Amino acid sequence: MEKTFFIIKPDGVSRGLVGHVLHRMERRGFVIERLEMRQATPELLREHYAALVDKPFFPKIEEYMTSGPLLAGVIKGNRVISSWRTMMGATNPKDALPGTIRGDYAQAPGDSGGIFNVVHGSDSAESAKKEIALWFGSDAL
Ligand code: IDP
Ligand code: MG
Repeated sequence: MEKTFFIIKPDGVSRGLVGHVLHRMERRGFVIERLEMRQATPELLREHYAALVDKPFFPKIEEYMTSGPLLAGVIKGNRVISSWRTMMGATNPKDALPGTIRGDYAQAPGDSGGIFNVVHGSDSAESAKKEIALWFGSDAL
């Protein structure tokens, strides 16, 4: 069965949304295989977001993702990679539909331009493998 990597980002943890997010996963029938509270380091984030390191807003991502503890995990289920992306909603909460996590729990970016969107999910089978191994080691694959 397919696995994907997810994060409940520091805003999701500090706003008390952990239970809401995990509840949605369980209601959908996904199995939580790994779940760990972590403090992300800049080094880990540069690997995790390797495709975005050169973007002008990368410092904002780093500041956001290191702003407090986050919850990293692995979930398992049929077509879980694309299903979890659909459940998360669009990257920018201003575009995220109601019923999605970002559409229900996140706001449009403010003047600072930071996009605080509560959750992460791997965007492909290749990313899922890379991210699961990066955060939990290849035993978790
Ligand atoms: P995703 O999280 O929906 O896969 P990505 O494009 O992979 O979106 O971006 C990773 C994260 O970086 C986003 O979830 C968001 O928190 C942040 N981000 C993306 N684009 C911007 C931007 O233009 N300004 C500030 N932060 C951004
Ligand atoms: Mg992404």
